[in-house]
Amino acid sequence: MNFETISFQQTDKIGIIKINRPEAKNALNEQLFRELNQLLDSIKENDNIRVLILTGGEKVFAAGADIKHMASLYPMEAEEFITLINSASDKIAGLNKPTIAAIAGYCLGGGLELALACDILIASQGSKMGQPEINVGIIPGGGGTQRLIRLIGSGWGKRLIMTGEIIDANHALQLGLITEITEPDLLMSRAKELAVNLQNKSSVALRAAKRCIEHGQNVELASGLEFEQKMWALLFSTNDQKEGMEAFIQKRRPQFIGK
Ligand code: CO8
Repeated sequence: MNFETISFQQTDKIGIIKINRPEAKNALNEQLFRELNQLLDSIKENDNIRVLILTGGEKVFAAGADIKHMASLYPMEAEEFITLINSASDKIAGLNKPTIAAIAGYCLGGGLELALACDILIASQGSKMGQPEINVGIIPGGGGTQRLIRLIGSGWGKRLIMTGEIIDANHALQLGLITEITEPDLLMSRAKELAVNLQNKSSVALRAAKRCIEHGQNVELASGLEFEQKMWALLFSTNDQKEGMEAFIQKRRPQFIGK
């Protein structure tokens, strides 16, 4: 697959999507979301990709949705655009494998919303995050009012969304928005290290954990707990559960096969 606004690279079982519009600070336009949707569909079906990293490269993650594209949209066009956007973020959030956002530079508006759809967010020292949509007369529409609040709570979530304030990586770490800060030149190697760690786990157990967590966000505690118990018991039908426990007893490293 050939894309203009994103690039894709696979090393071993780790897929890396890079947002690639440096001339516009990686602003996210319609073409980008079409390409991203197409790529995510093929990644979902590809069992050789066990972990996905989403990045914008060393300078900028993404400075938000493309304001020049959005400026002249009619409401119906805006609705089509936001549907396309949310289809991509939902595909990332619901992907049947772990996802890591590796953030450098600005990660704003729709850029942060894409990152928020990932499972684990890490960022390099000096990176900056925020939801500045309010400053251009709109609100976050790619899940920001929902995923950000669920991740960091409504105190700082409301403040970021309502003031458009931009925070640095240290502050983002304090809020739990990101889980780690790296030196700028170590961002990708650290993201790959995390990916290798995840790649060696049982992919069926990882999928079950993701499904429980996603499901639990949308239901009350009792249903979430019941769903977790069913998924937990279901894992006892897998080779990986048997292998994992046998390996522990035999004091060796488990060889998971994802079944
Ligand atoms: N859209 C379009 N073009 C952009 C964007 C953007 N979001 N951000 C930067 N650019 C362009 C600039 O216009 C400029 O182009 P040109 O050279 O043709 O003038 C080029 O990128 C370089 O940008 P700057 O000269 O502004 O670079 P600076 O280093 O001075 O500033 C900033 C960098 C601070 C990131 C600044 O560019 C900025 O404030 N950008 C806009 C940030 C913003 O408001 N983002 C939110 C956009 S709204 C949004 O994201 C809605 C989300 C809806 C759902 C999406 C879900 C995925």
